[in-house]
Amino acid sequence: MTEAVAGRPDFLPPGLGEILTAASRVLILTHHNPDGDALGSAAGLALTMLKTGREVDVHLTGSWAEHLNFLLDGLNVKTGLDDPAGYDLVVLLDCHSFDRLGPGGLTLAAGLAKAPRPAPLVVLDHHLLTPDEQTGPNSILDSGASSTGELVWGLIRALGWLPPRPALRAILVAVTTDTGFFSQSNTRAETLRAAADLVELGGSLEEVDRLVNKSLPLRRMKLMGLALETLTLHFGGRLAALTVTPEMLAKTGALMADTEDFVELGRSLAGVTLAALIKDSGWGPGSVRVSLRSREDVDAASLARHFGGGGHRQASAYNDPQAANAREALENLLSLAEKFL
Ligand SMILES: [Mn+2]
Repeated sequence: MTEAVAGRPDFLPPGLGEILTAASRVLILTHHNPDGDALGSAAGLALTMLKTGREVDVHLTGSWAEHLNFLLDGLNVKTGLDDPAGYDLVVLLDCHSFDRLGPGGLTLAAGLAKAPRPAPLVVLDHHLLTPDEQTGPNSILDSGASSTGELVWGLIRALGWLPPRPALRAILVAVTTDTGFFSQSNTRAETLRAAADLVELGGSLEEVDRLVNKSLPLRRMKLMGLALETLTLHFGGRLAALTVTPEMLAKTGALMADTEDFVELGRSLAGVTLAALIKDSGWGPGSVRVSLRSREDVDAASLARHFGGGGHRQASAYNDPQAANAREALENLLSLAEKFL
């Protein structure tokens, strides 16, 4: 490749480039409780489209890690959207259905569809579709991609747009947080080529590492200490489980969003092929969330699907519909997990 920003010619489905370049009022949406990939992808695309002279709103729901707030600088962020009309493009990032937007997601979808001239919907996602799911024609769905950030970069590059510096940084945040800073098996050559493009254009991995991994609040570390005390090993040391309870949040003043990546503590132990982080917010049955990370051949996505969740082969999550608290969620997990190990 001779040009640093030459796009892959087949990257854009037919007509998608025209839809994006024709838009002037854009709404960007991502999943409930956005992670680094969701926020970074949304910010990267929004800042780039703003620079091209478009109006862009980003709609976020739920909560997210506070130290990622720098990604939202310069953006028009909405957390409640009364009137979704007036957009001529809606972009859904890091998920592919409106129910992932959390409470109100389906109402928002209905409101958008009711507009006199409904805006086209463009979806960029790297989560697997379940067999009964389908998406519209304007989608870039690639479950082989490391992150939605990688797809956002592919899109921007294919359109020939030039991201401002904060957008380069945001997309690097998206890619690095979903790949464990390029250490996980979802890191492919194309991921590194995307990162190389972003660095070549002025992005800094040192800056991203500092802002994302080395700017953490003390309360998070205190919560991590309490969570580590709950560590238990099962099935001959192959499964590691950590728990966060409402009492631990109260004691440390931390938020559930501060637990991002705690599950990696379990996966970092020798012999562990499946790590679980059980997050109990104290909201009762159905609200206990379990994050899974696996190694080697353990299929964490298929285990999560047994509980109605999903995700990637080595990183998945679900809300346990049967559990009223963390202890019950652990029991339910242990009763199913062994055959996946
Ligand atoms: Mn992602």
